[in-house]
Amino acid sequence: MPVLSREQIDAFWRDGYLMVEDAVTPTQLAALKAEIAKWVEESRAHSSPFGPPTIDGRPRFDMGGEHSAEKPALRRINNPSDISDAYREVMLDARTVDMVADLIGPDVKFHHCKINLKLSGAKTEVSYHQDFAYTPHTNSDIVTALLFLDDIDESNGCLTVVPGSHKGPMLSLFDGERFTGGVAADAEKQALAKSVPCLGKAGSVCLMHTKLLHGSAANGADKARGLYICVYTAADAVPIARNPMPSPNEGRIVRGKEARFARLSEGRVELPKQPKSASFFTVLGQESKQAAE
Ligand SMILES: O=C(O)CCC(=O)C(=O)O
Repeated sequence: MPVLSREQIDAFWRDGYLMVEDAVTPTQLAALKAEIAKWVEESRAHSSPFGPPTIDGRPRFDMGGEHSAEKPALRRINNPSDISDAYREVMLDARTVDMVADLIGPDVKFHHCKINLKLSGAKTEVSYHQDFAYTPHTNSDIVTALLFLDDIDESNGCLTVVPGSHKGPMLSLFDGERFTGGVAADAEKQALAKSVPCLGKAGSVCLMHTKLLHGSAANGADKARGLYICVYTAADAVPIARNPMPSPNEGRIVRGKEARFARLSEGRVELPKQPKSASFFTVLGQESKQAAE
């Protein structure tokens, strides 16, 4: 039984994104939030990115340069579904997964997940980009599901998107030979002029097409803004670059069955540079907290 209506599915393909309320149960949301509270507390004892490491040996937890024990700035948890039952359950089997299957299914597989956290006053910003430039595949039937862990309005660093931009073109994330992780300044200016905010209550989800241009500003409010971001692909979309956030669950079928054939619909694709640090925020020029020597 489909979870999304025909109108919602059409809106997704027209606009490149779709907001849906109550995408997880209150119990699931409470469990996700309890884990975050625990990890924020844990981060107080650390003054540089910390483990348990991801399978490529990078730290799982990353804090912004403004982090301190008194005012934590935990900003990224890589693949929380590897270390938390609550996050694994939502990644594998929440209503969000059925929604994704309605959009790009019936056969859907998991690619990676992360939490982007902007605690109150966090300086973290996300430059405009299209996710496909970070995670190119043989086709673009890929959905990023951004689950709101907090109520999000225009004051606390909401996601902003450019409706319709998923129809192209793909914009380069390179400045000459340097992978900057964001589009050029003039393209960002144009994107900002056409952007709309994605707002909603905790438990809402923004289902976003992989080629939709989006970004987000710093959190200027006295309340947190957390997103649990899960990336799913059609089973016949095969990665053509290494996963920037590898997980033992990568490629796991979450709905339907495995593909026998890869579907190729992309012609020429600019390949990303792989991150070496704990999160892509450093690529965007926002250094992690590092212990003083
Ligand atoms: O955290 C955000 O506001 C945006 C997240 C995002 O752009 C991404 O992970 O691709």
